[in-house]
Amino acid sequence: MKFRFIGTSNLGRRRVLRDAFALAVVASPLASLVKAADENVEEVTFAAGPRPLVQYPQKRPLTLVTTRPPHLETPFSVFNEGPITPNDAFFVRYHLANFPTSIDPDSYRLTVKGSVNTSLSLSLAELKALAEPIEVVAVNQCSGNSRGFSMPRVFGAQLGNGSMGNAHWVGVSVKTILEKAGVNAEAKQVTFRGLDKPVLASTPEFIKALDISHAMDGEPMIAWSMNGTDLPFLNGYPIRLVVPGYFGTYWIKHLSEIEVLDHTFDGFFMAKGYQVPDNECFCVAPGTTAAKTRPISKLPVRSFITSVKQGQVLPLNKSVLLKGIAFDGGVGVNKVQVSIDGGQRWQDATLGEDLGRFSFREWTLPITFTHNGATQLMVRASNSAGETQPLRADWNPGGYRRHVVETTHVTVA
Ligand SMILES: Nc1nc2c(c(=O)[nH]1)N[C@H]1C(S)=C(S)[C@@H](COP(=O)(O)O)O[C@H]1N2
Ligand SMILES: [Mo]
Repeated sequence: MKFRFIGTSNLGRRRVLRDAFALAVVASPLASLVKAADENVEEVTFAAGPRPLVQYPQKRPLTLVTTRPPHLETPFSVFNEGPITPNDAFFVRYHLANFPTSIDPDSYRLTVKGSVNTSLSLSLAELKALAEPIEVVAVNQCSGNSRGFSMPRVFGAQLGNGSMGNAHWVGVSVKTILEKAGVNAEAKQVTFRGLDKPVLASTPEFIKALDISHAMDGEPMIAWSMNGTDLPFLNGYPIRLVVPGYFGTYWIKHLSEIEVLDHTFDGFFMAKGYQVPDNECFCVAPGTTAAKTRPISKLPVRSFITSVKQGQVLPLNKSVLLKGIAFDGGVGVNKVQVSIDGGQRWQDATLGEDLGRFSFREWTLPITFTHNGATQLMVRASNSAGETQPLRADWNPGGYRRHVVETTHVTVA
């Protein structure tokens, strides 16, 4: 796959963006930017009913989860259009209401400090000139993607299935930058923070940490290009951390500071937030809490049918091409199976183009339904380590890392 370079100063666009945000932020609460059109709703199965589509700069209408800070989901139909999620459809999630609304690429600096030989303050041009760029196609999925389907329900934003996306990222590895700074022997973890700030002093800052061995393994990267162009503002312009195979919570946007620590970072969003039960299934009996927890890490294997909606009517005695996506945390999906009888029998689907082990993998399966009436379509992926999806959802208090076999209720007529 080819990549191309994009200039760092794009004053015209920057100004437009700034004006769009300034209008929203100054003239009225950001909420007024939200143009919820009644006829534009995404169908979901939540008891709360359909969720509105909203319009933000550089984005097509996306599904609203929360307004302040913005959490927007990709309408599910987008995942049926191809394995790469277009930039204008890519989901958006922030923790802190005070996120940047204007960034000057010419004065932007990335600081590298802490347990290093030489602290760095790199301009975007310097960052891009550090080494030959690297590239990866990788899935960014929010830890709480699909949380809204947890049974029993859990606290937190009720996410549907649209807090995930797959893109082609170009940048430089964290390893290259850390080698340039020179990591001291006692280094244990590396923290990453972006430009967004809490509104209240009592709110913890959004800082994430990787172990030094992970930061130095060549996979985590600082990306400045997404699907061949600048990152959309709301996806971390001008640079973000990309941690292939890991949940989106680590993918720090508007990355501004990297710090090497000689100890384990104990900030809120590592030590308290994004913790999962420390056991094989990362799960507990519904309603209970785990005795021991640990930070969430890699994406479990997961798959979806994208070509059929809940409640859809499918034709009898006529070939229908079922289609969908599958992915995992980097082992690589090697099998997708589909059941059209509620899980009694399973058929192997055909896997589509392999865009790399961190990418969505498309699958297809032509089916001819020979029985009338209601039935359930199910899809189950496995990877080459033999990991697969549970038939019944694992539960944890955060509603994290849902990866149950998905069921689509249809009627054949
Ligand atoms: N600076 C910053 N980076 C961040 C966050 C944030 O709140 N601030 N949220 C993280 C979480 S939890 C997710 S799921 C991803 C979402 O990436 P996206 O908004 O590009 O889809 O960004 C991550 N990076
Ligand atoms: Mo997230």
